[in-house]
Amino acid sequence: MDAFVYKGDAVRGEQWRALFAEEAPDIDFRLWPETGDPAEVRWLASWQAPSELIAEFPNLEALFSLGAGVDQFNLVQLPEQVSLVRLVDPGIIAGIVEYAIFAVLALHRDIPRYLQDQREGVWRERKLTPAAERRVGVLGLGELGRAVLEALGPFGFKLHGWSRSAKTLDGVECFCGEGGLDALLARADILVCLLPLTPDTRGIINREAFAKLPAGARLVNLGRGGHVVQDDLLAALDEGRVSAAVLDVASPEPLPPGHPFYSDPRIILTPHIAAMTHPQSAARVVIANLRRAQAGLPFEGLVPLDRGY
Ligand code: NDP
Ligand code: OXD
Repeated sequence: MDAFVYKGDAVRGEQWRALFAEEAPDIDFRLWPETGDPAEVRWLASWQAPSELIAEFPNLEALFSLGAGVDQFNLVQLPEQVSLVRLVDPGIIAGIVEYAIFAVLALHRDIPRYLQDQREGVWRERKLTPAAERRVGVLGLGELGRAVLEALGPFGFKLHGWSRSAKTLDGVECFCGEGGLDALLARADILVCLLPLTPDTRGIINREAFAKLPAGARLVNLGRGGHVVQDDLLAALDEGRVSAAVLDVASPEPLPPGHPFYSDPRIILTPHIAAMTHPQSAARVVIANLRRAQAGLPFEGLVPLDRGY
């Protein structure tokens, strides 16, 4: 029998076990650390997998990330025969879409400023910019960026997007490659980051990028904390180059007590909760992928290691 090891918290692990029992009884589900004979383990699912863990399973064929991102893995140390598979999960996509809509609308409607007014006991209305006059620029046109742009469509914003390779999306002006970044930034009254963290994208939202945004632009970071140079963001806020930000991710996580992001009224900060991996949805995605492997088909979400996402 093919063995599958889940390494995550025990409560979710039991939910995964129940789903496997119901929907894939032929697969030998094992909840780490009860992994049985390591030689029988073909598949491992985990949020993180240090090389010592991977080395425990000599016949491992695939490592499933329990998230959409794979930057938490050391791609260089992955044994050659092990495929890395990220989670392309409707549950994660739905979570990100909900959060992105909340964040874009909150920034569009100046909610951080109104919250500050409320705390100061101030009753003050501000000019309302119609959505049709507001430009939203999304960095990353993958599973998540595309879903967010589609959900933003009905609000009437002007939509722009940026990716590595050229894309055509209905109702979205698309840019690509290094040469297209400045054009996207110049059009982003609200900039939304949904990039993977790779050597090419680390620190991409920095002082130079802030200088290219329209004055008073707003930022939503849903990618990884490492995309934003955090001191540059604070400087851009102080200079008025950026007027507010919604940050779901930070570097490091958790941010240490006393970090300026906790108390800055221009920032809405949440602890990496925009999307969560739910067993009900994620386990089914992984089972479907195991069936593909059993049928000799390529995994959905297979990560080309040289690309890094
Ligand atoms: P995908 O791999 O589907 O899409 C990534 C997108 O980024 C693609 O459009 C890709 O371009 C683009 N991209 C990658 N590198 C570059 C580059 N150097 N220059 C320009 N564009 C680039 O990823 P997902 O949409 O599924 O997820 C994106 C990220 O969201 C994850 O990696 C993770 O970091 C984050 N995330 C955050 C969550 C949260 O709770 N905050 C939850 C889930 C994910 P191309 O299309 O040309 O390949
Ligand atoms: C993910 C995440 O990558 O939760 O799925 O950030």
